[in-house]
Amino acid sequence: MRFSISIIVPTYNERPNIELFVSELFETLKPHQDIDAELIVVDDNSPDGTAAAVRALASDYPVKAICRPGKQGLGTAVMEGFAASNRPLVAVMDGDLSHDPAVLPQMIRATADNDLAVGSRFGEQSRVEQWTFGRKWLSLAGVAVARQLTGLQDPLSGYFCLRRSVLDSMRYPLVSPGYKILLEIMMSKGVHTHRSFDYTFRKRQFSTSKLNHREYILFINQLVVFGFRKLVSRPSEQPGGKTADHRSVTRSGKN
Ligand SMILES: Nc1nc2c(ncn2[C@@H]2O[C@H](COP(=O)(O)OP(=O)(O)O)[C@@H](O)[C@H]2O)c(=O)[nH]1
Ligand SMILES: [Mg+2]
Repeated sequence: MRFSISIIVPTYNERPNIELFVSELFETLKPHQDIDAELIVVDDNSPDGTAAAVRALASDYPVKAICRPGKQGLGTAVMEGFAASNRPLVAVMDGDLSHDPAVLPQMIRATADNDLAVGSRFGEQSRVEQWTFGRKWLSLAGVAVARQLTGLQDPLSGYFCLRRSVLDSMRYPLVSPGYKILLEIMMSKGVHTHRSFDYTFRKRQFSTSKLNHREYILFINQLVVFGFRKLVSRPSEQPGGKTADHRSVTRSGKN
């Protein structure tokens, strides 16, 4: 079986990371002959020249850069990347080296049996190299609520692979500018089977988080809207019907 996938990476001021990210990604995928991957970077005109750095890599790697005129946000950047892909599988990753690609081949292959494969920070074999105090508590509180809504172990993960057919069949179009795109996808009810993969959430080394208070308010707004939708929807319409999260595997696990 062959897996043809577009890996979507939204970027804003990731120039110090992007070359390392691209080379590590393709070096990791190289031995996996069944995986044919292209990278689509969606950059919001980063002042540090991230888009130009990506274009310079296009002669060595299958990489495209989409440059938008200004900072329009992470959620819409990911959607723009989805729209630019015509492959049957899509993945989303951060461009800051925090998502260890070692687990990516397993995640990609899991889409043979699942609509969605999610990199999880909360499995038995997961490691988180650095949580800042405020971030940890906000994340854990948000995760607790979002888990109830989705049934996913790490519903706020920014690292996942998805069958394109899920996007095509989505009941609610992805119109929210909220930055937690996975939450949007789960609430759209197009995902019937999913599986979690433990991975190492690495410490950012060369840049800072771009998420500001506005993004957090958008996220809380997303939770309230989705919670309300869930309350008013009938039980048969609840998302995340069949879960395979209990089968979460480690980096070295088989798939
Ligand atoms: N295109 C685009 N990318 C963004 C924006 N904000 C953040 N990103 C990128 O989205 C990814 C996740 O953002 P990040 O700051 O790492 O969030 P965190 O991992 O939750 O701290 C990174 O690759 C960022 O460069 C934005 O407004 N536009
Ligand atoms: Mg990040």
